[in-house]
Amino acid sequence: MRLDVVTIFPEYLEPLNVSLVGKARTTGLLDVHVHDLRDWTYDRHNTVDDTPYGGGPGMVMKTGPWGDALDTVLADGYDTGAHAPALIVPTPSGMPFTQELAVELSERPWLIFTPARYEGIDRRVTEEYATRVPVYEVSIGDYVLAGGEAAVLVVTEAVARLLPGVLGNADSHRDDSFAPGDMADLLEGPVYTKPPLWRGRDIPEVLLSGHHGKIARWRRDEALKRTARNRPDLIERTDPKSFDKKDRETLSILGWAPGPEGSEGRPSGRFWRRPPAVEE
Ligand code: J9Q
Repeated sequence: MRLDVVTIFPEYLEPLNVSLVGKARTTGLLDVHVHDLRDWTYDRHNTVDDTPYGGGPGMVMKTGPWGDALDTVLADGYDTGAHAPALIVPTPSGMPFTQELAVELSERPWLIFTPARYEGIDRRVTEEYATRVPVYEVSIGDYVLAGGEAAVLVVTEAVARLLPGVLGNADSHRDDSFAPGDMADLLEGPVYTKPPLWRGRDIPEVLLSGHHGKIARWRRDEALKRTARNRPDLIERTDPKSFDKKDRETLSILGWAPGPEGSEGRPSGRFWRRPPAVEE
């Protein structure tokens, strides 16, 4: 897979040289090109933004540098044999970045990222390139970043680990929280390893029992508890038919009642639980 990133902060993309993505590059599974948008400015101050038409706060990134940069990157990629590019534009107004989207992007041969400052890029740029290549406007979550670079790191890591040959164990995605199609969309429960006693804390006895049925049931209940607490939306969107009798019993202890069509109704309370206060 080829990745291009066009940014005013090329040094922000240094993490692409390390860890899983860095390894995928050195093993030839990923071909990453980071470009400085200011290479496509021709004025004394390397201007990449200007005030918004219609007024308002902040600055908007200009058409000229983005258009020239993307034309160059596209031409270079095609020249070197790349094909079927997609443009990935991180923006808080984009579609949610999910594991499903990570899988879709991992199946494409060439991704071009255009992280912008918060107020974004002149709309005509995305409109123009959308006539030539698929454009994905993507949000990694409902919070405010200063720019799209951190989102590029998130998306590239999620995508790179799905590429055939990138993870040591080809099977090891399957059980992760959010791997599509497994475990009925629950979060993972807690995990433990040696030593069995640490600072007076032992591990749940069932995990030492060797009783595989009991262990599976315990893990399922822990997953239900954690999901009900942290992501009640995941419980609500789960097809009630995928909950077994013991699941329903556990959920009812957690305050979940069957709804009208057998759907699960969530316990009332408008806010997620915050971590308990501790004496500091
Ligand atoms: C570019 N806040 O936020 C959430 N996903 C992406 C973003 C974002 C941002 C500012 C600039 C992307």
